[in-house]
Amino acid sequence: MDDLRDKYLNAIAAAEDEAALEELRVQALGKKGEISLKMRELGKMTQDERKEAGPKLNALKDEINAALAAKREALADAALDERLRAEWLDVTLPGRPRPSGSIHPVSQVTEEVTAIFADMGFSVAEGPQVESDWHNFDALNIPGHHPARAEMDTFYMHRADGDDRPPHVLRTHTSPVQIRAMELAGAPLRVICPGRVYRADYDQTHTPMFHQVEGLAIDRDISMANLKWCLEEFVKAFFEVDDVELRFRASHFPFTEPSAEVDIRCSWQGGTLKVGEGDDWLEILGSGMVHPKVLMAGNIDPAYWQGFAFGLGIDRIAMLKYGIPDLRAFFDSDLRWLRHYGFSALDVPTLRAGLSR
Ligand code: 2U9
Repeated sequence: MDDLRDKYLNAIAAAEDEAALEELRVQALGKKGEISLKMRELGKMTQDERKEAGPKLNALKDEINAALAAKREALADAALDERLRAEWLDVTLPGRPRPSGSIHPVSQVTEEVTAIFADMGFSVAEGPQVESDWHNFDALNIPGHHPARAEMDTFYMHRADGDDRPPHVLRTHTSPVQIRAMELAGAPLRVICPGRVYRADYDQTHTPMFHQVEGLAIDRDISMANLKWCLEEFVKAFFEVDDVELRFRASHFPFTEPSAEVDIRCSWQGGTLKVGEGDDWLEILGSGMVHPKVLMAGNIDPAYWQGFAFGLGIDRIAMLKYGIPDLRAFFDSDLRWLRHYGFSALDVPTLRAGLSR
C-alpha cells in the first residue's frame, strides 16, 4: 500500500500537463486501474483482513483523488499566470486609430502609368512648374506669334517693373521637362514626364491645374511602328485587357511631325466603359514623331537621331478607368469623395501584383 502511494503521489507531483494527470488517474483508479483491482480483491479476503485493508484502500483512493485535483488546480494556475504574463496590455496607453489616409486617384494613376512605362525601359524625369517661356514654347516649335500660345490660356508670372525679359509661365504641358531631359542626358533617351500643368480654363471638363504624362523615346531608328507598339502595350496594361484596337487619326501639333491622335475601340454598356470591344472610339492620347526643330532645341542632331513622343491627361484616364463622373471633384479635397474613390496606401501598383486591386 505504501509503495502504491509513493508511486502515484510522486508521479502526480511530476506530471507536466492535464493529459499526463488523466493517464495517471486511469492507471490507478480507472476500471482496470491498479487500486480498483486491489479493491476487487477485498471480496476474497477474510472479514478481519477486509476490516483492515478496506479503510486503508479507501483512504489511499481519496488521497490520490485529492492529489490529482490539487495538481490540476496548480497546472491551471500556472497556465493562467503564463497567459497573464504573455498577454499583458497597458490599458492606460493612448488609443491607436487605424490609419485612415488613402491615395488620391491622380497619384494612383500616375503610379500605374509609371509602372507600365518603367517596364518598357522609360525612366521618370521631373522639372519646374514655373518655366521659362523658351522651354515651354520656343523650344517646342511654338514661336511668339504662334496661335497655340493664345490657345493654351497661359498663366504668366509677374516681372518687376522695367524688366523687359519675357515673363516666366506656369508650364502649360510637361513637354519642357523633355526639353530639359534632352539638354541634360542627350540621345539615346527614353523618359516619361508626369506632373502638374496649368491653363486658365474652368468648366466640367477643364480645371486650371491638371495632370499630364508625356513620353519621349529617341534613338537612331525609332519609327511610328515603335510608337504604335508602345502605346498598344500601355493601353492593354492600363485598362487590364488582353487585346485592344488602336486607331491613329492624322492630327497636328507644333512639336511633332507627323502627328496623330490615338483612339481606342470601346463600348459604353449601361454607362460603363469596356475597352477593346464595341463600336465606339475613345480618344485618349496625342502622339507623333518629334519635330527636327524640337530635337535641335534639345541639342540633339536630327540628322542622326529621331524619336517619338506622346501625351495624355492623367485626370481624364483616371475618370475613364475608375468611373469618376466630374473632373472638378478631383481638386475639391472632399474627404467623403476621397474615401469613396481613394486607394489603399498599402496597395502599391506593380505589373506583377496587379495595377489596381
Ligand atoms: C518633346 C517633343 C514632343 C508630346 C505630345 C501630345 C502629342 C498631346 C495632349 C494629350 C492630352 C495634352 O493632356 S492633353 O491635353 N498631348 O496630344 N503631346 S505629342 O510631344 C512632345 C513633347 C516633348 C520634347
